[in-house]
Amino acid sequence: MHTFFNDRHALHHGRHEMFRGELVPCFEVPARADYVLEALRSRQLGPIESALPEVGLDVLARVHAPRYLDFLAGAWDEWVALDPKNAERDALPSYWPIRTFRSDVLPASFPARMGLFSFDAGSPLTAGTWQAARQGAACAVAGARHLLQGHRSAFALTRPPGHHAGADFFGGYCFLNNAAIAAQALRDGGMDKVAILDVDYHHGNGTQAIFYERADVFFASVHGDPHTEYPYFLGYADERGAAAGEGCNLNLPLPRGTGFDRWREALATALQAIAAHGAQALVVSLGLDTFEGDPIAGFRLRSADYLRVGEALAAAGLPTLFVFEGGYAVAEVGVNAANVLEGFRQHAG
Ligand code: OKP
Ligand code: ZN
Repeated sequence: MHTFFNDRHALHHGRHEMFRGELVPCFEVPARADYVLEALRSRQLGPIESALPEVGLDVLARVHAPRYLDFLAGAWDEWVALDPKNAERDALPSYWPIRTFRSDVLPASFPARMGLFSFDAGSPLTAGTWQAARQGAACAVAGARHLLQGHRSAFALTRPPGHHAGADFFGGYCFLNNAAIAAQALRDGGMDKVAILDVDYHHGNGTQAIFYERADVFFASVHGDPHTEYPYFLGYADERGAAAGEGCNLNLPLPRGTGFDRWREALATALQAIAAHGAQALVVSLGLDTFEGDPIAGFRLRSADYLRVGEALAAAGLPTLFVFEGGYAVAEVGVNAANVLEGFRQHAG
């Protein structure tokens, strides 16, 4: 399998995230991608390409709002302009326009715009966030183009992750929605129906929202029940899509503590729905935070289970792009990701 690697990922390196009233060290660290890269190399899972064609803003704007992209592109400079000492600190939002506030007016205040374009205080924006995220989108698009050329599979190895980012907001460590951008690139490259399967522990609220009213991109997700798990405010089973997208969204929330037997039944349900939709290609939001040792999640998959996950995904028989998302048990995330890809390769025929 071909891997497209974002070799600028470490330009995004958050120091702290707000957690229970305290600044704590980030879980989403550059070492995550380095461990995956190392595992791919040592297990000889195929060529790794990091010379990726740049993607224009027009490609990002197929999924993201122009005013959000403008904001992201200039955010770090605005943050430092507030106070030169900010160059040594991550930017985090503190004010949000929730119910009864206006979101149509673009405030001149940078802290106000930080809140307008975000939904949590756990996603630090740093000096290199925009560059890293942009290269991540390039990485996802390179993977999509690989499938459009007729290849069976590809892996977009990038961070920061993407599935929590919506058309015009960041959050959950995500800034640009790599899986959504890839799915859109597949559509724009001529595939009529695409499916996104999100297997990260956390519901991919951003991806769901982007495609919620569309029938051409089916979204299915297996994740921790939002009654108790982040992102809390989306990911419930009764969210089935709307307007033209009615019936094109499938959420399969599972309780904290769920092990592989029950999890793989939900995966099979998701794959059946994807087959019924008639998708021509599959984008997998590949979070590995379903692992039993993950420090911020609650499922109990073991390393060997990921071989079976890859096998089940291969059995779907679709051109498949894997896009790296979560997974915070840093020392094990490489093995777990490589196991999915190896299980896929062994059964992809
Ligand atoms: C991103 B992805 C931990 C609290 C949870 C947000 C989790 C974002 C997960 N301090 N913070 O889906 O893996
Ligand atoms: Zn996650």
